[in-house]
This record gives sequence, structure tokens and C-alpha cells, in this order.
Amino acid sequence: MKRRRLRGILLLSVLAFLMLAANEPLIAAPTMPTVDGFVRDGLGSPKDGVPDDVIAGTTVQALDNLGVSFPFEDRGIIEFELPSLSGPLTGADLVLPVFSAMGPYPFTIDVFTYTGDGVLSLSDFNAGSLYTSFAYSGESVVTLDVTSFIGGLYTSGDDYAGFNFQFAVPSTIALNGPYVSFGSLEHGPAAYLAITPTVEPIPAPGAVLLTSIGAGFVGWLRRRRTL
Ligand SMILES: [Ca+2]
Ligand SMILES: [Ca+2]
Repeated sequence: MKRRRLRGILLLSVLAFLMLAANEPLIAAPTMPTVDGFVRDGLGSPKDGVPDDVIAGTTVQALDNLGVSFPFEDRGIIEFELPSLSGPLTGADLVLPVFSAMGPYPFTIDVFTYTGDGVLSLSDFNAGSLYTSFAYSGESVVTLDVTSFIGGLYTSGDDYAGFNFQFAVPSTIALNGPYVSFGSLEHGPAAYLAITPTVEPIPAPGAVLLTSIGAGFVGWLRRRRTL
């Protein structure tokens, strides 16, 4: 009888542990980029709004230079394949560690968002619609709340998120400044997406647990009385 009771208690403990574990909020693993780099207009060819070069596997550089002797523009691009989620998300942050930057500060960066395809191409230069802007003043990490954009992609069933970083106001300084370049897969720490999923609702785990314990206790009492 003692062994049976012990087994019952053990079973209840395992059940309680499983329920508590299932109820734990999921820790969002960082989602790393599928592709990152920048697309360039100018630098050896006319800066005319028509992009000329794809520079993947390097830092995610945003630069817009109207200097008369050497005008060119880099638009930083990052694309992520979205991880599958079992329910809606509660939040999404785009975390951008800064690889290098040069003032004069502050300057404003526009962030464009679009449905990506996991590949960096010339068409990404003009991709997206304006999602947000931020003033940059030399910070080592920029974190952007992108919950509504990422949530929308999940709702529409899209697989890739794309971000495009552009200077809001072109610089008239002759060469190489101001600019900001974010970390990439090759020159880290890389930018990443932190998605916080919602745990799927479990039918009242507390109630189920209490009922199980109660039933077990009543059963034990009953058995005890019959002995
Ligand atoms: Ca061009
Ligand atoms: Ca693309």
C-alpha cells in the first residue's frame, strides 16, 4: 500500500511539473539575418537613384553623400526568415549593434520595411515603406520596436522580413561622413530580431492541477478508511 501511495505522489509531482513547465513563458531565441549588407548607388557610376552595386556579407551601412566631387549613397539592408510560431506574438524588437559610425551627430535615419525574400538584390535599394525614423547620436546599440510590422507579416503569412536604412537628409560633406554601419553576420556582433511569442492558452492548468490533487487525496483517504 505504501508503495502505491508513493507511486501516486510521484505521478502527481510529475504531472504538476509538466503543467508548470508548459505554462512557462517561452524565451525568444534571437533570429539572425538571412542576408545583410547594403545596396549602393554611385561610386564609379552616376548617383541617379538607380542602384548599381549589391554589397552583401559586409556591414549594414547607411550613408548618403551629396558631396560634389564624389556623390554616392549606401542603403543598409537586412532580411530575416521568420521563425514559425504557434500563436500570436506579444513583441518584436530589431536590435542593431553599431559596427562603426561617424558624425557630425545627430543625424536621422529612416527605417523602411518590406516583405523580403532572403536575398540581397538591387531592387531592395528602393524597397519598402517608411516605418519609423530615429535620431542617431553615437549610441553603441540601436533597438527598434517592430512589433506591428512583424505581427503583420505573420498575419499575412509572409516568410521574410526586410529592413532598409536610409539617411533622412543627405549629407553635403565631401566624403565618408556622416554614416552609420550596423553589425552583420560577417562583422559582428550581428543585428538580430528578438520575437516574443505568446504561449498558447492551456485550459486552466491551475484548476486541472488542483482537481488532480483533490481527486488523489480523496482516493487516498478512501483507501485509507477501507483498510
Ligand atoms: Ca546609379
Ligand atoms: Ca530582397
